[in-house]
Amino acid sequence: EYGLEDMKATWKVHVPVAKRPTKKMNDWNIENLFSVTLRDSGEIALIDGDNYEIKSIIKTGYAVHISRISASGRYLFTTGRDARINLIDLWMNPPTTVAEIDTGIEARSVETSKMKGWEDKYAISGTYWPPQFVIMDGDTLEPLKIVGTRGMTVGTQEYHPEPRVAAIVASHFKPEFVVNVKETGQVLMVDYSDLKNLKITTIEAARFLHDGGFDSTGRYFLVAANASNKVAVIDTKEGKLAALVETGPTPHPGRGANFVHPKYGPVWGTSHLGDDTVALIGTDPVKHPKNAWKLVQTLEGQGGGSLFIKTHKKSHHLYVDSPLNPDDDIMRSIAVFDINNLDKEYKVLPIAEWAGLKEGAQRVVQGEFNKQGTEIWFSVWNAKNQESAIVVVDDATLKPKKIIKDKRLITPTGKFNVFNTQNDVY
Ligand code: DHE
Repeated sequence: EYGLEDMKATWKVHVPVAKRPTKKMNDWNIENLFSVTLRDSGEIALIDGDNYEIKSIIKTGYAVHISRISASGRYLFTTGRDARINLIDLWMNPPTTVAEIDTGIEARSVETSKMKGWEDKYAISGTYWPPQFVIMDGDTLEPLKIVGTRGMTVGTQEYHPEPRVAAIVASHFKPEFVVNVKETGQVLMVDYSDLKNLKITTIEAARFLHDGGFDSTGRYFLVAANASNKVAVIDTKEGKLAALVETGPTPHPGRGANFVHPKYGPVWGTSHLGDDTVALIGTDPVKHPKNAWKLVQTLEGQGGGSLFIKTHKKSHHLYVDSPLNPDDDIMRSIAVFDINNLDKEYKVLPIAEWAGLKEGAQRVVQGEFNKQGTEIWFSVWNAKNQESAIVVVDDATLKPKKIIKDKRLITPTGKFNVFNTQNDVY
């Protein structure tokens, strides 16, 4: 167990708020910066999206999982698998960790308050162990409110002693965090406007909740209930379940991908761990009510073992990875669909071949666009003692534009462009 006293014993404010700059002090283009997880070295790399220069390597928790950006775009938060949260001030010269805390023993999620009037005020960390989340001060990470997630499962309504916290996002419609509890299948809408009189709306979704993203309007949160082969749609404006949509086996969207389908209107998509399909779900109940929250089309990709799909509103390409596929050629390449011609066969981009690495599994994982939406970056993920790389693909030509190799790039996996992450562009 890990209570307030334990957390406070690990909490460090390296640079107090009063000593921080009042404007950006560096000449970095922070909006187009990529925060890259260096999984096995317990670091992130900050890479310039304009010229591919590794600007800095920052020590973080063990096997960092995700990076998130505060509403203002100033602060970068990372969570390690060891539940170490780093708060990095992107205005400092150079950007530096200004506060740190251990919020538990094991974690995967961190988020910051996004509601108008509450920008940058709070942060939240959800832990796998202990089964709880903690709301912290957004500037200092001071732990303020810890809430346990132990409770009853959806459906059979049985007690679960250790339900882990999976994805967390911040609502744009209410001062609420959307906390997805894996084993109970419950989505908690945690109202942070009054931490003393905390109100939580518990939404019955499905088991086991994992990862997800918003639709293009930012109102609906679509989250994979992976063991149920479903996507749950949460209406963050009404605080209600909008739908449960049956998909393929073990959906795994990352944040998913939003685009306007030529036939069905706005859709959000997910690929799957369990098969080669990409499920497209209609997301526009106003202008396309017949398609809303329906599986409108299933695309066939290269193979199962897919983790992430991505597009950008300036792109007409939908990129699908498959890093956990057992076939070498499939795990090392990306399938690209033409959004204007979805019935056409996908193209295969031999990303690992372009990287020209000599050994290792060379799993190609997680596409992330630059701010302009003109390039997509993929990690070629090798073991810690082997060379890895990042391959930048030109979205217009689907040709490699830059191969980033550097001995400091140890096991790069997730990449988070500051602007796109701050503004939920995916
Ligand atoms: Fe992840 C997101 C959990 C393994 C890379 N991963 C997430 C989220 C959760 C999660 C709950 C959503 C966080 C959020 O949005 O708040 N991941 C888990 C696991 O439990 C699992 C299966 C096993 C484990 O031991 O951790 C796991 N994840 C992995 C990997 O092995 C990956 C591929 C490489 C790595 O760096 O560890 C990996 N997970 C990622 C990435 C995201 C992610 C890159 C964010 C994707 C995005 O675009 O938002």
